[in-house]
Amino acid sequence: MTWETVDLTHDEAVATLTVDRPEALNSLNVETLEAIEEALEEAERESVRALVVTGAGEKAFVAGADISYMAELGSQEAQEYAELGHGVMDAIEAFPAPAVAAINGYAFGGGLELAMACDLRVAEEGALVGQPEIDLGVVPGFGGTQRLPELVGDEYARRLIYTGERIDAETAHEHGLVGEVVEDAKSRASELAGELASQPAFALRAAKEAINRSAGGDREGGLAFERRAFAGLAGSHDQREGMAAFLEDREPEFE
Ligand code: DAK
Repeated sequence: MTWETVDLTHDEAVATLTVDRPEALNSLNVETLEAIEEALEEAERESVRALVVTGAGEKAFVAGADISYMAELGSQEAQEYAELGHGVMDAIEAFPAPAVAAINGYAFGGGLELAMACDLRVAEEGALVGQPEIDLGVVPGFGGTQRLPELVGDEYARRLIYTGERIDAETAHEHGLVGEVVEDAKSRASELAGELASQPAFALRAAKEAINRSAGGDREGGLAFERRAFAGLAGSHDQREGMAAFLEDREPEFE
């Protein structure tokens, strides 16, 4: 299958899923999220033994959920968008082989959430990551409120989510958000995925599943709350203002 905004390639047992929408810094609109879901299904049918997830172009891994799509969302559509995004992140987390994110540039909001749904993260020198949703008058919507604290701990996750601070790859590494910082994230991630693909597949899959089971206490409850929270914020003054300000390239005036 082929998709407009996602590319899936194979090199022996390793598949590479590239979000390919560089004109919008690979931001995740509905079409792209649906294409990622389908690409994951295809990779699973082909029994790949490891997956690399990355972004097309020089600047971004994924700059976030698509702000121009979210700007006018009503509550019902926001809930559906959150369900779709959660479905994609859960599918990566449950993918029956390890996924390595090659963070080759900006990974903000939904982009960082996509990377966090992967098993491992390799970041390129110069990459910036963060959960800047607060600046748009919303909350992380694709799992960030649950997965970020699991990776970096409660205190630092709160700082990042409450302030929207964007941090560089080295800082992300210091806090355990990425496993390594390298000159070329895509080639290092492919190399790492190749190593994982040569491991005993059933054992690796069992280890992945066991670790997934231990992650997060009431993850389901937290994720459900996160979906409702965003749906509740859709249409609020601050959400409309925050996203309009981004699209109009000006500072927001929050209530
Ligand atoms: N969405 C849509 N378009 C985006 C985008 C995004 N997230 N990020 C960048 N673009 C577009 C820009 O509008 C611009 O389009 P044109 O003007 O050329 O048409 C193009 O990509 C290039 O961007 P810039 O001109 O801004 O490039 P710069 O190099 O100057 O800046 C930047 C790059 C990444 C620093 C900047 O673009 C930026 O700050 N982008 C926004 C980053 C961000 O705030 N990301 C988080 C998005 S919010 C939920 C679901 C999801 C979410 C929350 C709730 N529910 C349903 C529960 C998640 C939210 C997010 O992810």
